[in-house]
Amino acid sequence: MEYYFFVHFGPNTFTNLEWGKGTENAEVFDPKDLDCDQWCRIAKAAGAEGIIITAKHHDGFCLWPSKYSNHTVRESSWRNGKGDVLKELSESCKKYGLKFGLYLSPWDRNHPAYGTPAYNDVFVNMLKEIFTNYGPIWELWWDGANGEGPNGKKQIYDFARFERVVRKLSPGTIIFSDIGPDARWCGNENGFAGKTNWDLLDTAGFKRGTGAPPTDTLNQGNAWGKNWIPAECDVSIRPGWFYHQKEDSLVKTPEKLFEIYLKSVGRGANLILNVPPDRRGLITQYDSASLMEFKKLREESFGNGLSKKGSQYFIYNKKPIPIRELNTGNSQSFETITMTESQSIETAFAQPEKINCIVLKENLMNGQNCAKFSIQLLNKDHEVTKKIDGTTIGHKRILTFPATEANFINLSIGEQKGFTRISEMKAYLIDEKLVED
Ligand code: FUL
Repeated sequence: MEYYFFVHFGPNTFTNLEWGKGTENAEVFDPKDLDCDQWCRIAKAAGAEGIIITAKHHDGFCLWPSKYSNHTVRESSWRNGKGDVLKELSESCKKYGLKFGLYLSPWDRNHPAYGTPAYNDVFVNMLKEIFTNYGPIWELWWDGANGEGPNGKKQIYDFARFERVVRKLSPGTIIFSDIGPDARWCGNENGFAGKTNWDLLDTAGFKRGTGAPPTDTLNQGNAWGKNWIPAECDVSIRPGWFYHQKEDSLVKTPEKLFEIYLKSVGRGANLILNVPPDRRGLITQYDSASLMEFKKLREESFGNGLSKKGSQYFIYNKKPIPIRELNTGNSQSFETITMTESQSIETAFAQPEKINCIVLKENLMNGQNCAKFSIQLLNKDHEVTKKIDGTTIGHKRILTFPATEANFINLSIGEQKGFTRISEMKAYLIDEKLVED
């Protein structure tokens, strides 16, 4: 899905904290102008595919009136205690054709049962409540941060049971955590996946939180990992995860967001970009302006207008075989080409073309296979003028480099686990200021 929104919202929005203590009065939560349709309109216009909201952050406050907590929207004065953010957002997401996901923090600084086995029942009951009342839930986010409970105790989580419950209630839901089981943390909160990024991960012997694999392993995956657990890159459009007015001037610029896009989606991962609503319950104009410009940069960069098409050939035994172009909506990809190490794919331009960006896609239906690739830019006499070496490709690999003129682009695979299947190779001339350092 490449790109979707994260929404951090709750008492912290009103107290200016990042980690609420769990002792906040529920009354502080009062987003008088809350409008989930506005969030969805912005998400849609920004080109995002869905929204994942903090149904419960570490402070334990529930954005829905849970029967299993006394610290919820019901206890707040917002809409006289009759409001339900999950209900409103799930309905708005349906209306706007966006996927709906939830962050449910295992760590809970408010719940009286936290630190005892009874809390595992509470967590299971909350899962049952949210999946029954607000589904379909496309992704469930389990954060790794963990600390003390209100009674100073630490919780021993029954994650195996939590997983079983979710699988039974909603087998299609993607479960995110440091170690999946379905999507993994990318090891940092800058939104950067590794230049080498395998969708596979070994999880045996590891846990969520402090027992997680080293962050560079999470960042790069394991080439021969046992489980298919692709990386998701989480990052906030602001310095904090929650809204703070003093950060209105620190919203990331469209260019910065584009750089993050290159380092997440452009390295085969998904980007989950946090856009926190303010105390009114609305996304501010600062965030939305930057998001719209970011969308424009992507459109201008990868729109068909700038695509340097050329004719594409599959080079086999030095013989060029034309590749059939497939009409797949807005991306003109070609039929999937299965590569051996002695074959290559070549784009031939009628005229020399100035390019500074190449996008590759690997068809992953038979797994992720490319471990080393090489791209050569060639002049009209077929002499190499530039060489770009890389490792993994994955769902998408976006390469940027100083603009170079080329008559031919040649892609070959140097090392692979099985036969790499390439489904796209496209060239662009993007704005020079967007080229990665
Ligand atoms: C972290 C949390 O502690 C932050 O508050 C935030 O929710 C971020 C996405 O994950 O672990």
